Amino acid sequence: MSEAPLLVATEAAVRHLTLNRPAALNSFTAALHAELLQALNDAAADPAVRAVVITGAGRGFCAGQDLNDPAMVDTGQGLDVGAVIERHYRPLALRVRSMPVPVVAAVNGVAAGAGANLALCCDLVVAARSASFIQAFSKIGLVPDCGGSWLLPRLVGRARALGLAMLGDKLPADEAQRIGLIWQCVDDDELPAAAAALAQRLAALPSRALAETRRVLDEAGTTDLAGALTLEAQAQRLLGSAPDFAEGVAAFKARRTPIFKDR
Ligand code: T3D
Repeated sequence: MSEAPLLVATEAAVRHLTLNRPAALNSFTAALHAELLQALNDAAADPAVRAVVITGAGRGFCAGQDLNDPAMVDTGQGLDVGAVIERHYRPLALRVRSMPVPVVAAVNGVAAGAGANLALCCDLVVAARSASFIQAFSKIGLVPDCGGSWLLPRLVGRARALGLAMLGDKLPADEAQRIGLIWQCVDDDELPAAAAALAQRLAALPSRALAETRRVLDEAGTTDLAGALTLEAQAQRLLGSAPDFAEGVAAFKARRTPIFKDR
C-alpha cells in the first residue's frame, strides 16, 4: 500500500500537517491537494485545535506542482493551467489565509514554486538554515501563483519581489529572514522544536484576536488610512464584546496568566 501523501498528528492544541512525498520533494499532486485542504478544513472545524504547523517530510519542504502529474501538467494537450490554479491553488491559499487559528510553516528544506508560496501564505514562517526559497515559475514560463504575486511585494517590496520572481534564484533561509520574507531562520536540528514551541505559544493566545489581526492587516493593505481605521473599529467592536477580551483584562488586573478560549 502506498504511503499517505499527508501525515496528520495532534500535540496538545497544535495540529501538525506533514507533506509526505519526500521522493518528489513533497510536490503537489491532486491527491496531496485534496488531503491538505481536507486536513485544514478539519483543523478549522475542531475547537480543540488552536494552531497548525505545516512542514515537509525528508529533505524538502515542497517543490510546488508535481511536474510529472499528467492530471495537472499536460503541456501540448490543451490542459487549462488556469483551471488547475482555480481548482487547487486558489482554495488552498484562501483556506490558509482564513484559518480561525494561526498557521506556522516549518520549512525544513527547499521550498520552490507554489511550495514557497504555500509557506509564505502561513502566518509565521520558521525555516531551517539549510532551507531555501525559489520562485521557480519563470524557469518554466509561468508567473508566481498560490498567492505569490500578492504576497511577495507586500513582504519584501516591488524591487525584491520582481528580482526573486524574474530570476528564480535560490534564496537561502538566513537571507530570507534578513530581507523580511520570513519570520525566523534557525539551525537545522532546532527546527522541529522551534516550530512546535512557536505554535504552542500561539495556541495559548486569543485565537479569534489573532485571526482578526491577520484579516485587518491583509485588508488594510488594499485600503487607505480611513478605511484601515474603520476595519480596526469593526474588529475591536467584535472582539471587545467577546469573552477573551474580558479574560485578558481580568487576568491583567489580577496579575495572573489569562486562559483564552474564543475561536
Ligand atoms: O498545473 C500547473 O503546472 C500549474 C501549477 C503551478 C504551480 C507551481 O508550483 S509551478 C513550479 C513547479 N516547481 C518547479 O518548477 C520546481 C522543480 N524542481 C526543482 O527545480 C528542483 O527539484 C529543486 C530546486 C526544487 C530542488 O533541486 P535538487 O537538486 O535539490 O533536487 P532534485 O534532484 O531536482 O529533485 C529531487 C527529486 O525530486 C527528483 O526526483 P528523482 O530524480 O530523484 O527521481 C526530482 O525529479 C523530484 N522533483 C523535484 N521537484 C519536482 C520533482 N518531481 C516532480 N515535480 C516537481 N516539482
